[in-house]
This record gives sequence, structure tokens and C-alpha cells, in this order.
Amino acid sequence: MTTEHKAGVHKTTFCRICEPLCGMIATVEDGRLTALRPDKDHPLSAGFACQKGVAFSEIVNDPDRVTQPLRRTGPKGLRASASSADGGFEPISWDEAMSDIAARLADIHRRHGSGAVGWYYGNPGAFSYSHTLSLTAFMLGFGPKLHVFTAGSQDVNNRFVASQLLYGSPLALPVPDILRTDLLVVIGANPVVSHGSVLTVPRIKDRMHDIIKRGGRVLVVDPRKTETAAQFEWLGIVPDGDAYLLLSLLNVMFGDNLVDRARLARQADGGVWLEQLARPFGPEVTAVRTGIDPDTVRALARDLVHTERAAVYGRVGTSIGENGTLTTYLLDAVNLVAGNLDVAGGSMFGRFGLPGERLLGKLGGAMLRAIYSRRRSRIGGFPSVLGSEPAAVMAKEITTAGRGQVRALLVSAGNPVLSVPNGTELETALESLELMVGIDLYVNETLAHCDYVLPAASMYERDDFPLPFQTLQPTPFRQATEPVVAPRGQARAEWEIIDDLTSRLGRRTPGFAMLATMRKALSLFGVRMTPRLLVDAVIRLGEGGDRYGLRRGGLSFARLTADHPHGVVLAPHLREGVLGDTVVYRGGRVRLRHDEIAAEIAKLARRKTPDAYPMRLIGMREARSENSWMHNAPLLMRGDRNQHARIHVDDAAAAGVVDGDIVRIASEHGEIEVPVIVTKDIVTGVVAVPHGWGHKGTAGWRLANRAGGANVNQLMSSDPADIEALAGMARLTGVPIRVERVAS
Ligand SMILES: Nc1nc2c(c(=O)[nH]1)N[C@H]1C(S)=C(S)[C@@H](COP(=O)(O)OP(=O)(O)OC[C@H]3O[C@@H](n4cnc5c(=O)[nH]c(N)nc54)[C@H](O)[C@@H]3O)O[C@H]1N2
Ligand SMILES: Nc1nc2c(c(=O)[nH]1)N[C@H]1C(S)=C(S)[C@@H](COP(=O)(O)OP(=O)(O)OC[C@H]3O[C@@H](n4cnc5c(=O)[nH]c(N)nc54)[C@H](O)[C@@H]3O)O[C@H]1N2
Ligand code: SF4
Ligand SMILES: [Mo]
Repeated sequence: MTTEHKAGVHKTTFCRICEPLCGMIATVEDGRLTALRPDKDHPLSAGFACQKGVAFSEIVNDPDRVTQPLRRTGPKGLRASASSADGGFEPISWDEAMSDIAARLADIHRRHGSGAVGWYYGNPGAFSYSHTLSLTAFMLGFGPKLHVFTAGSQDVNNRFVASQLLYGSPLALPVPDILRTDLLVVIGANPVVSHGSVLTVPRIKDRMHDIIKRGGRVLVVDPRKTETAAQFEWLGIVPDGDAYLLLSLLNVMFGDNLVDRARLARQADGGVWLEQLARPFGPEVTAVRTGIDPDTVRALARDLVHTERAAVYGRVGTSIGENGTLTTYLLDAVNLVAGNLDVAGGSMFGRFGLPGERLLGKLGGAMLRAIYSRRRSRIGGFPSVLGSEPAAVMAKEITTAGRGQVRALLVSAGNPVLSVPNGTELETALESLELMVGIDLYVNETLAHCDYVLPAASMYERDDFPLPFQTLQPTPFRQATEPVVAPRGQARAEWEIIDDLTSRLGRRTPGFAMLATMRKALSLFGVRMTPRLLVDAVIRLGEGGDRYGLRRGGLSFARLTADHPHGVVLAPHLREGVLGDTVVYRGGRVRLRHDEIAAEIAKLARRKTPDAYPMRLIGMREARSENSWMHNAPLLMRGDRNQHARIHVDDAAAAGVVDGDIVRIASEHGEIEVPVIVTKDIVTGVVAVPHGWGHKGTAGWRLANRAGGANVNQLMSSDPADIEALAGMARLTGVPIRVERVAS
């Protein structure tokens, strides 16, 4: 919807930086996006937007943004030290860039096969349906030997694997029914700052306060008294102690006969097996690992069972420890055993409402399970999660000779040099590539190593429908948007770039030949093969869709943007009792018994901490940062913002440091120096450091570069032995460290 006012045109759209997808009104003057404000008429975000969302106009118009294709000018091997004014890049035309990229890619493919090509796909990619879908086509083109790395191995791949084990499909993702629950236990998530993750709830902070208003509780289990914990109840925990806590909750539920065993047997196979596994983990035993008093565990176990509407919800903090797949499996197991899975106010499953969704789920689940169990990464032998391998081994995939060595790498919407373990190792590896191409808004720390940097359209310069978040909403909701402004300069949407590249690769592989044939067949009917065609089909065939005319007044992409610019609530709540349709295993029953899980539990006993590193490192997100990429927006950097570590007063006293002192934090894998903030709001022995700092993008983001800071991921290990076995998750929390004073 567009309304004219004297201060330009106002267009209704929505933010796609993070998961609530808040409604936005964009002011457009002379074709430029000049301001963003929250949309009061959005049924769910209702006039809320955070500082990042409002500041996004500064990103769109950032003078440091890449707006034309760039080619590297300097020689290989020197990039990290390049300091020329142009950052070592020169502008060239799209056609020149694309024809050289396609020719070099084809040549590398001819000499070495598909295994010589890799793609790293970063977090903002998941917020663009067209980027995701076109990349899927590219993956089909190169086939299974193509290396695909994603931000998921630092984030949620363990969630997918836990779902695959429990429900038979990695895409069956339960969400806490925040709108109806009376007891919400948040473990390792900080929704007041993050705004929710693997969970789309606009105004999530208000929705959590609603729980208190209706007489309920919100308990936050976290090593730091976070911004969320400060507003609700805080239960401190030793980093990476969650598996012990969850096992002890199960132990109490079974041991104290709190479990409705008949119900459990109806919903799941393997309840008795799980009971046995939890037997050694009584709360008295686990207390040393969690720092949580046994009575607190017993009371919590009882509350989770006896509160009619209760849900346990875990996120990044429970995903990036030593055994994230086990921890996430246990989160769901606790919900299940307490009788809180698939019920109102508990942990629930969303659906698209597509005809044949169950069958699709069965086929998709079976295929993804087969890929998971058959395909192994060359380095470390990690299973393939949704077709991807751990980004932590990307550097070694590039530097290790042999069949399948990555020689050409494309990076879209990602900054792995700052986001994966050991950025320095990765930087060195990137310089040895035969071809590296990046698609981004900026020449970030990673793209500084590229041969070509291609300018991407920002989210307000493309149409969108937030495909992966549809099933993660406790309030089923649909909204789509057309582009609000044309791409700046020569920027293009990723799908157009990928489509162009795919066309130029012609019929190089059977996969590309198939795509070419499909493209040709559709063109005979005057139809262009686009991601929009596919997403429109999902909207039209799904819940509320027009079923291509069969359902009058139903939704399509075009109808959503034209008639429902603020979006449509499809139903006030999710349906309960859908477990049997969601679980794709035979009988529709959850499968608890897995040798992999037993093996992970056995490993718990073998955990050890190196003596020289007595403290534990955790991460923290900040309200005015988005991973590594919003540190160039002046609005977000006001007050000379920079990075600080948080340390407990007692630990600070022991190390002789006070507020503002610079400390050296060392792990077995590296060291960094950062200023500290001394606080009581953290468990003793724990230090929190935000990630995404330590900017040095040579040609890009001047403000971010000036802000300084250190790359905390220099403290993390990229050794395959340190990567979680079941999902290839990097270990980014609970890392053993030591801290010493450097200067004030
Ligand atoms: N402002 C802002 N919002 C964001 C982002 C951002 O960078 N900035 N990033 C977005 C992205 S990509 C994501 S994935 C989401 C993440 O969303 P969340 O998971 O909600 O956010 P985090 O801040 O990573 O929360 C993890 C919490 O786990 C705690 N923690 C660390 N280790 C442990 C542990 O071992 N056990 C327990 N119980 N807790 C632990 C940390 O102290 C932290 O509070 O946020 C998104 N939203
Ligand atoms: N220590 C530690 N490390 C972490 C985490 C942690 O909690 N602790 N969190 C991890 C998590 S959850 C995540 S998701 C990863 C993120 O890791 P990455 O996805 O690798 O990195 P980001 O910093 O999100 O960088 C995103 C890039 O996308 C670009 N971009 C933004 N919008 C667009 C767009 O529309 N199109 C294109 N083409 N580019 C765009 C930005 O300019 C930026 O360069 O970091 C992980 N790393
Ligand atoms: S909370 Fe997330 S989606 Fe909402 S305005 Fe902020 S960045 Fe955008
Ligand atoms: Mo993330």
C-alpha cells in the first residue's frame, strides 16, 4: 500500500533483519528510502520496531555500501595487509564480471569437478526467499559434491538434527506457545535483546510480560543475568551445563512418578529407554556441573509437570556448546515427558497447510535423513545437515589437497572471517583460492579476500515473503512485500545474480542441463522460471491461499501485497494435536531411542577442563548490533560504542582489574585483548564477550573499522576434534579461558 504525503511516499513493508519481522513504513522521496518507522497498523508488531530496524535506512544509503561490481586489483596473498585507498578493488561492468566468473568457474569445474566449488551462505540469506530458493537450484546444478557451508553450523544445525532424530524430519521445529503459556522456561536465549530466534513473535518482550500479568512465570536459565533475566526470574547456570540440568529434570520426573506414562507411550517410542538413560543424573549428582541446587531442580520438574500450560524453550546458548544436538534433543524430551508437547500453551508445531503436507514431509524427511546418513564431509567426516557441512572446517577444505579440495568459493550474505572459529586460519586459506566471489552490501572482512565483489540489493530493494519463518509463528500470519525502492546503483537481487551465473554455466552438468530444460519448457508458455513462481505457489496452496481460484478471496503473493499490506492473521493460535501428522516416522510417534544420543550422554562423563584455563567464555548479543554487520550505521554507534567483556566483581578483584581496564583473554586456541565492564550480573568464573567485532574490511565500512574491538572467535577451535559430532556445530560457548590484566 502506498500513500502520498507532502514528505514523500509512504510504503507499507516489513523488516527482515531478525525473526519477528516487524511491520515498517518506509518513506520514499525521489526514489530514495529516506526514513523507516514502525507500522502502527501491523496486527502483531503494532507500532514496535527496534533501533536496528529504524536505522536500516542508513544501511541502504550508506556511502560505504558496494553499489557496483568490483574486481580485485592487487596480487593474491597480500589482501589482509592491503591498505590502498580503493581497498585494492576497481569497478567493472556486470557483464565483464559475470562472464569472467562463469568462465573461471567452468574451467575449475572442468579440471577438478563439482567438489572444487564451494558456497558459504550467511544469516541474512535466510531472510530472502529468492536467495534461498535460487541457491537451492544452484546446489541441484552442481550436485552433491558441491561444498555448501552456512551460518547454521554456528547457530541452529543442531536443532535440525535433533528434530530429525525425534520426529524424522529436520524441518519439524517446535515453538513455545508464548501467547498461552503460564510457565515459560527460557534456557540459553535472550529474547529481550535478540527479539526471538527459531520463533517469530513480534513484541516478544510484551508477550512475556503478559505471562506474568495472567499470573504465570518466566524463568531464565543463563550464566549471565541478561536483559531478559533482569526483567523476569534468573537462574544462573555453569556454561554448557544444560544437558546435565535437563537430564536431572527427566530424572526427577521419572523418579518421582510425575510422568503420565500412558500418554508418553501414546506419543513416543523409547520412553523407558530414556528413563534408564536419565537414571544416573539425579539433581544431587548434576549440581556440581550446573551450579544449581537440587531442590530448585526438583521444584522446577514438578512445576513443569503440574502447570497446565508450560513450555521449555532453548536457543543459541543451548546450541553452541560441546553437545548441542543432545541438549536440544533433551529440551524437547523434557517438554514431551512433562506432557507439554503439542498442547496449547506448551511447545507446538506450525504448518503451512499445504495439501499433502504430511506426504511431502515424509518424502522430504526421508530424503534429508538419507543425505544426513550417507554424505560425509571430506574433513572430519561430519554428516550433512540440510545438504551443508560445518563452516568451521571450511579453511581446511580449502587448504587440504586431494579430490574435493575447494578451489572456487562463493560467499553470499556472510562474514565467516568474523563468525566462524579461527578467522585468521580462514583468511590465510581464502588467499589460496583460485577464485573467490562475494555477494554483499559491503566489502566485509571476508569479502576483502575476493577476486570479485558483487553488489546485492538490500531487503527493501527486493520483494519478499518470509518463507522459513512461516511455521515458527505461534500466531499463524502471512505478509508479503514488493520492493520499496529500486536497488541502489547497479545492485541486484541475489537470485538474479545466481540465475545469470546458472544460465552462463549452460549445460555443464546433468543438473544444470535439467534446469536449462525446465527454463526452456516454461518459456514456451511465456513463463520465466523465478523463485517468485514457487513462493506464490506455497502461498496459494497453503492455509488461507486462493488454491489458484478454487477458494474465492484467498491469498496469493499479489493479493497479499495489494489487499493486505499490513499482513493477515490466519488464526489466533496454532492447532494442538498435530503431532501424529508432524512426525514422519511410522505411526506418527516420536522416536526417543537413538544410539547417537546414548553416545553423546556417555561423552558427558569424559568432559574435562584444561587446568591452565579455569574460567569459561560465553557470548552475548547487543541491542544495537546484528552479528558483524550493523557497526557502520551512525545511529547504532552513537556514544563511541565499542566492544566490552563482562566479568564478575570477584573474578575482577582476583585479577586486579577495574572497569575499563584492558584484559587479555586466552584460550588454548588464541588470545584477544578487550576492555572490561565489571558486574555482579554473571555467574562467577564466567566471562561474556560479544561476537562480530574486530572489523578491518579493507575497502568497506569506515565507521565499523574505527570502532575497533577484537574477533572473539580467535579463541574458538576449528579443529575437527572440537566440533560437535552430530551436527558439526562449532563450540562457541563454555570455552575454557584465562584472563589477565594488560593495562587501564
Ligand atoms: N540485537 C540483536 N538481535 C539479534 C542478533 C544480534 O546479533 N543482535 N542476532 C540474531 C541471530 S543471528 C540469532 S541466531 C538470534 C539468537 O537469539 P538468542 O539465542 O535469543 O540470543 P543470544 O544472545 O545468542 O542468547 C544466548 C544466551 O545464551 C546464554 N548462554 C551462553 N552459554 C550458555 C550455556 O551454556 N547455557 C545456557 N543456559 N545459556 C548460555 C547467553 O548468556 C545468552 O544470553 O538473535 C538474533 N537477533
Ligand atoms: N562467538 C560467536 N560467534 C557467532 C555467534 C555467537 O553467538 N558467538 N553467533 C553465530 C550466529 S547465530 C550466526 S547467524 C552467525 C552469523 O554469521 P554470518 O552470516 O557469516 O555473518 P554476519 O555477521 O551475519 O554477516 C552477514 C553479511 O551479510 C550482509 N548482508 C546483509 N543483508 C544482506 C542482503 O540482503 N544480501 C546480501 N547478499 N548480503 C547481505 C552483511 O553486510 C554482512 O556482511 O554468527 C555466528 N557466530
Ligand atoms: S526487532 Fe528485528 S525485525 Fe523488528 S525492527 Fe528490530 S531488527 Fe527489525
Ligand atoms: Mo544466528
